[in-house]
Amino acid sequence: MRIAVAGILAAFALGVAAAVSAQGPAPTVTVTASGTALSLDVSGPLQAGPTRFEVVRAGDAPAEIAIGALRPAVTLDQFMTAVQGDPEDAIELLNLDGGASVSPPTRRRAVTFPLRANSTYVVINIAGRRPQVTSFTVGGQANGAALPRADASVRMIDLRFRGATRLPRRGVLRFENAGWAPHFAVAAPLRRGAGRRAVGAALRRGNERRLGRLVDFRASIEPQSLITRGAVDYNEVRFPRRGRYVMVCFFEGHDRQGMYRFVRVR
Ligand SMILES: [Cu+2]
Repeated sequence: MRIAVAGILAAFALGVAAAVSAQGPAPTVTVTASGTALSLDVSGPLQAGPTRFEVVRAGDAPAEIAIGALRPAVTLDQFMTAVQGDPEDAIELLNLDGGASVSPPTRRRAVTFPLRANSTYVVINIAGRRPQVTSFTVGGQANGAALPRADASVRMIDLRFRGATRLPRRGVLRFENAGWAPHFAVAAPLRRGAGRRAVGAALRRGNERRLGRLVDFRASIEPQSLITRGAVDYNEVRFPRRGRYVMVCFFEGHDRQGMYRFVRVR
């Protein structure tokens, strides 16, 4: 009896070891956005689990890519109709799991997040006058890929940023939306001599002119695109320079409600 149990345990341990060692890097899907066209390069059928999306900006236009799974009982037709009416309403039909904004001079950016089993996803470029949409489906198997290692983690919850306040200039930032509202993050460097209190006051009052004198939005990046409740994604980011930044969520006036945080990039 004891030998049989030991045998089962040994077989189980071997199985676990095999499963762990079988974990490879996440498969990559290339999303190319030209401003007039949006295309996906997918090698073979996608399965559930960590998947890396590399957004390539072709041409001159910026790309703002949002990737989301249709919520249960929502059809692709329903989504397409909604997105042509009001993109804000269309977001309600999705679990926005990840995305990436790429603006000149940057050409490419990547984000990794786990795809949901048995789901239809839409990929939207919201940068243009008219949103461009494409879609893909995810099967019911697990892809066995491992999540990337994060250099820093940030949580967005109840109109606040939590977690790391020291971010790598170049690295992988894990973001989690642990609250009820959709959020995104813009990070902009503080100008020389700009104090936290003054920046905070300008944000809460929505005083854009004053804010522009304190914060350099031309050197800003968007380390996290809009994601909805429960989403966890791994953004490969590169900040333009080291120093003090303010990280802000501008979604539906969250900035005026205090959703900003001072961070240091080094
Ligand atoms: Cu927010």
